[in-house]
Amino acid sequence: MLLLYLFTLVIFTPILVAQDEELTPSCKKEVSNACALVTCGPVENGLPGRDGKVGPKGEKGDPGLPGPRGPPGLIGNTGPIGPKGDKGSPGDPGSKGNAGERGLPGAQGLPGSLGSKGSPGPQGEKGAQGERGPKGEDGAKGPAGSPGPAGKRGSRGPSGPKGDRGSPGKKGECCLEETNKLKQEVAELHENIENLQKQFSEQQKVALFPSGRAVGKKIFKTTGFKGNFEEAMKSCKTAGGIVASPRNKAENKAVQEIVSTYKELAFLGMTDTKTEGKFIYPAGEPLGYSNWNSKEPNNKGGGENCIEIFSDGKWNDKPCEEPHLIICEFSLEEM
Ligand code: MAN
Ligand code: CA
Ligand code: CA
Repeated sequence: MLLLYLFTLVIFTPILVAQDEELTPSCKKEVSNACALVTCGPVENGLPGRDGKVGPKGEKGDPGLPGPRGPPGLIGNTGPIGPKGDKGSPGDPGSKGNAGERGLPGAQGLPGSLGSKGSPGPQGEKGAQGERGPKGEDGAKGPAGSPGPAGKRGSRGPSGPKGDRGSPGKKGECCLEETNKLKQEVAELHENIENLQKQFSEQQKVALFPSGRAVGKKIFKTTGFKGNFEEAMKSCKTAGGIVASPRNKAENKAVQEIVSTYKELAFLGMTDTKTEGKFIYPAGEPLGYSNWNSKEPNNKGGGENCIEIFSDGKWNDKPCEEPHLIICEFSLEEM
């Protein structure tokens, strides 16, 4: 605006001066000569002379305004202001002076018009990294994750307590036929066993008659011939038994019956050979039962270390060398 104002002032000032020419007390006009020179008082800026030559070219105007601010940097802050624009073009030449004598040089021309717009400044350097942005909003909930891999199988735990006994199951229809068959077989086996037991009992009676007797789980049986005590032991041992050694009244009675049947006295298995006066069983233990005749054992003659049994079942100590009916004892428990 200032420049426009100045420009306007330069353009219109001569006109205003001409109009006020006669009113200006500082000018004198000599009318006697048509070509009288009009002289004016000294002024700082001379008026254009009439028909004068063109004044000197005005000075080159001031440089144009700075170019527009360059575009902002890519990301950072705005770059620096661009460089100053090029100088403006020269101002318009002053107006042609009026014909006449050469006037004084015109005043210096007004500054030229505003220079053209400068070229944009170079792109500013990349600005510093911006500050960290605000925290973003929470993202949407992600989809459910896939199940993790199965863990390793743990070691086998200790056995739990035994459960209660279950209720009886229903009778299986599938195995009825087989069950009935098995029942029939079991019944047949029972019947066979009973028959065998009967047969065994009958066979035992036959086997023991008249040489043997069965008492409880013992069997007493004679070989049917006689021998001394040593021979008796050998015979019974060969058959898997010992010389008859009754330990109670029943067993003693069984041996008695054999003796009665064969009408021969028999040796028992107990002796006092080891310790005179102390009869022991073949295995070594002392007697638990005895059926001595009156006044026996008397170890008559100093050499009676074996025992003979009479037909009435009574015992008498007797020399072991005398032959007697051999009666053996067999235990069914040891078979
Ligand atoms: C015989 C033998 C003896 C027995 C007496 C009993 O001498 O049999 O062993 O003690 O008779 O009088
Ligand atoms: Ca004796
Ligand atoms: Ca005797």
